[in-house]
Amino acid sequence: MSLSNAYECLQVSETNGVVELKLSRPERLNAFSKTMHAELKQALREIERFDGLRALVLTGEGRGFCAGQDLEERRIPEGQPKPDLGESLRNTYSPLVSRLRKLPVPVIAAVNGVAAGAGAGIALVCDIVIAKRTAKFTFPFSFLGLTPDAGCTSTLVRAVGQARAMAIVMLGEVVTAEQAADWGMIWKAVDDEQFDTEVQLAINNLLGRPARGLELAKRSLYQAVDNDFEAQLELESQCQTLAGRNSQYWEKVQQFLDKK
Ligand code: T3D
Repeated sequence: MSLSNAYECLQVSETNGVVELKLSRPERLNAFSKTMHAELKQALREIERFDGLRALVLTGEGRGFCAGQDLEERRIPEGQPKPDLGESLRNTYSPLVSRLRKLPVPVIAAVNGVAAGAGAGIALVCDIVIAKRTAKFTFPFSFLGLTPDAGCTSTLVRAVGQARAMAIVMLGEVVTAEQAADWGMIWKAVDDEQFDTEVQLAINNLLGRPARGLELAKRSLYQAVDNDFEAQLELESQCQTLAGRNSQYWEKVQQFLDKK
């Protein structure tokens, strides 16, 4: 089955099981519109069912990664009812980040430019985040009188700790890609000219690893922050049972032994 690419706000392509999902509303720095949410839902449904899926790369078209909620869609004419923003999260951002987390393959955020609000949230929920050195992360929630969403409260606190998360959110200061890397918020900030090469190197690396091992590692690493130590040891054992049932492990061992 091939993946559809008939979208207005997304570009989808696939090579060797690696799917690239490019947010595509460059005139608004790829801010999330209703259409983009609907298309993402459809695209992810297809990606989840795609036979031979090895990795997902999320990126943005143009000079931005994603500017979060399209605030033009919050221009409500006088007298019209205002949307319940919690319901909006339940129907859009929350299921989106949850599905990215649950995808049984590595998800790379290739942050090509500014990631703001829910746009930063989407990037931080990905398994590996590589950003251009000129990219930045902004959390403008406090300016707007909102609270962080798209998983930001969870990903930020866990990545950078309570003190930095509080200041980042409350002061709303811009976090440069380099700072984000220094603070453990993302994996790497790379020179803009090296960006495509670095993303490709990460993809090549992942393609060289047994898929089942990556899937199980993703599952247990995310669970580690919630489990106590004993529960985590048990999860490691369960995952290793599953890994050991996969022929790829035995093939890799044999390759190692043959080389000796
Ligand atoms: O409502 C709910 O469902 C609740 C959920 C909320 C989740 C959220 O994401 S809240 C946060 C929403 N996002 C923002 O507040 C970010 C707003 N944008 C900015 O602060 C700046 O644009 C950036 C820092 C991201 C980039 O600045 P800069 O100077 O590089 O670009 P720019 O000139 O501001 O933006 C370029 C164009 O994109 C511009 O349009 P124009 O003037 O060329 O026609 C700008 O209006 C548009 N744009 C950027 N962000 C948004 C946007 N249009 C609509 N919504 C946006 N979020």
